[in-house]
This record gives sequence, structure tokens and C-alpha cells, in this order.
Amino acid sequence: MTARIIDGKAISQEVRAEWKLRADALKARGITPGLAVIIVGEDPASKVYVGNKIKACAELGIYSEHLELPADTTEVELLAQIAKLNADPKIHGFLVQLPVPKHIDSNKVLLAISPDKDVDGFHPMNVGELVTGNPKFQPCTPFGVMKLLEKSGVEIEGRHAVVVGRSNIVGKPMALMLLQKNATVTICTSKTVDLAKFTRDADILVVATGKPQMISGDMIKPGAAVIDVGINRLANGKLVGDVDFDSASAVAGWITPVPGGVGPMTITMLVASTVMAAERSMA
Ligand code: NAP
Ligand code: L37
Repeated sequence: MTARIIDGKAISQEVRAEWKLRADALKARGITPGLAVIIVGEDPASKVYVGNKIKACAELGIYSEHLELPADTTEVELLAQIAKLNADPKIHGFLVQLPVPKHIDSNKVLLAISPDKDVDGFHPMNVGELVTGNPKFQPCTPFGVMKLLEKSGVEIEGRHAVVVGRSNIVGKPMALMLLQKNATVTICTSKTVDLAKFTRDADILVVATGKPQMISGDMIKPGAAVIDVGINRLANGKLVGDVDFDSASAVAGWITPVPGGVGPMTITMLVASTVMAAERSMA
């Protein structure tokens, strides 16, 4: 079998067009949705991602602000910037791009963001709403994965979904969203014994480990939907996922490429959440 490619760029364009209509409708009523992104320090990958977020805002006619703070910014200074954005009526949603430098406590940062403007969905209150099945803002990467599955016609209810990775930003919320859609969910971690036993049983396999090409075709059930969240830059400069695309695409039923898979959808769901935040601010 040769897998159908889930084209994250094409699906992104389609979803962005839907959200542009909603952004335009808000503008017609005098509200321009606004997003701010704070980045602390010089992580080169984060800079690329934040650049892509700002570009997507421009594409949808969303107002955006980009705050680049130096790596030696203190926690107090960062919290002061957050307080300003919480109070700024032009800004409907904002996020602090993770990771932040080690001398800053990311938990404190996430708690300081107003839950009403928390477009990343990382505030403990929004995490709680996701756990109880009534989410207000959902973390953009797993939210984007759910959209990719939906748009590709992958059935979720009653299927076995295996999520490899349990980070707060990808693995855990991913498992909760699949559970909400009635998948039977398994979460694997670095401590899992015999990982392949689980991955081979997956109808839907989502991989978010940051370990380049660790999932090979022999670990995949024929016909499975394989979603590769990983983005790794090899020594030769090439970008690869956590899945070995060549061997996996010979076995899987669907597969996402890297780049051009989950990454663009992450950005799309962020702008969607910003428009949602602006819509709610009118209600
Ligand atoms: P993370 O915080 O480093 O978490 C990685 C997770 O993978 C951990 O739970 C870890 O287990 C697990 N893991 C590591 N090695 C494993 C192994 N050999 N077998 C099974 N599980 C293993 O990473 P993250 O933030 O979730 O990101 C994961 C990847 O996705 C990275 O490549 C990142 O760049 C990418 N990413 C992409 C997007 C996008 O939009 N496309 C967004 C965010 C992240 P333990 O908990 O036991 O250590
Ligand atoms: N919302 N996202 C939010 N908050 C955070 O704190 N860390 C983090 C986060 N992660 C994130 O922004 N991830 C991300 C990953 C990939 C892309 C965008 C955002 C992306 O645009 N990927 C493209 C291009 C990859 C490249 O050229 O490096 C892709 O095609 O995959």
C-alpha cells in the first residue's frame, strides 16, 4: 500500500479561508482580531515558528504584535509584559512561545496569562476545561492534528489511537482530544516497554517525541493513519519528522509529511483561536 499524503499546507489554506470570512465579519462590525506573540531569547527554531505565525496573521488581515525580549529578561519583566497584554483591548489573544530561558518559571508565566486571552490553551484553567470535555481554547498543535484527521476522513470513534509522547503541549492534550472523539487511547513514553507492540496495534498513530525517524514502517499497522508531529533538523540541514517517511508511507493508509504536515496546521489553529477570542469579546 502507498499511503495517501495528508497535505497540511493545502488543508491549512482551506481552513484559513473559512476563518478569514469570520475575521472579515468581525471587521465589518468594527473589531479587528489581534494576536501578540512574546518570544524570549534566541532559539532559532522558535524564531522561524513565530515568523510563520505573524505571516499567517497578515494573510488573514489579523492585527499582530511581536515582542522579542532578550534572553536575560527577568521573570518580573516578562510578567509585566503579560499584564500589559492582558489589559490591552487591541489584543484578543497572545502567547509566550515556549521554551523560555531556564531562569524563568514557565508555570508562573502560563498562570499569569488571562484565561480569556490564552489562545495556546496552556493556562491550568483551560487545561482543566479540556480534561472535563468543555474546552475554551485548545492547544494549537493537537487541535491542528484533529482538523487534519477530520478533513482527511479518518474515522476516530472506536479506533485505537496511540500517542507517542506525553508533553503538556502536544502528547497529553492530543490524547484527551482523541478520547473526546471516542477513540480508545494509549499513551506511550520513553519508559514504555516494547513500544512497537503498541504502535503496531494503532489505527491512528500520533508521534511527538523529537527523536528523528524513530518510527519505521515495520512498527506500523497496514492502513493506519500516521501523524508525524516531530520536526528535527539533521546535521546535513534536512528537516525530518519522528517517523521514517519512506518506510512508513509504504505501509500506512495516510501519512503527514515533514515539513508541510502538522506545522502549517499549528499556525492555522492559532489564528483560528485568535478569531474565536475576538468573537467572544463581543458577546
Ligand atoms: P518533549 O516535551 O521533548 O516531549 C517528548 C516526549 O516524547 C516525552 O513525553 C518523552 O517521554 C517521549 N519520548 C522521547 N523519546 C521516546 C522514545 N524513544 N519512545 C517513546 N517516547 C519517547 O517534546 P514536544 O514538545 O512534545 O515535541 C515533540 C516533537 O514535536 C519535537 O520534534 C518538536 O519539535 C515537535 N513539535 C512540533 C510542532 C508542530 O507544530 N509541528 C509543535 C510542537 C512540537 P518521557 O516523558 O518519558 O520523557
Ligand atoms: N502555540 N506553539 C505554540 N506555543 C508554543 O509555546 N512551542 C510552542 C508552539 N510550537 C510551535 O510553534 N510549533 C511550530 C512548529 C512548526 C511550525 C510552526 C509552529 C511550522 O511552521 N512548520 C513548518 C515549517 C518548518 C520549518 O521550516 O522549520 C512545517 O512545514 O512544518
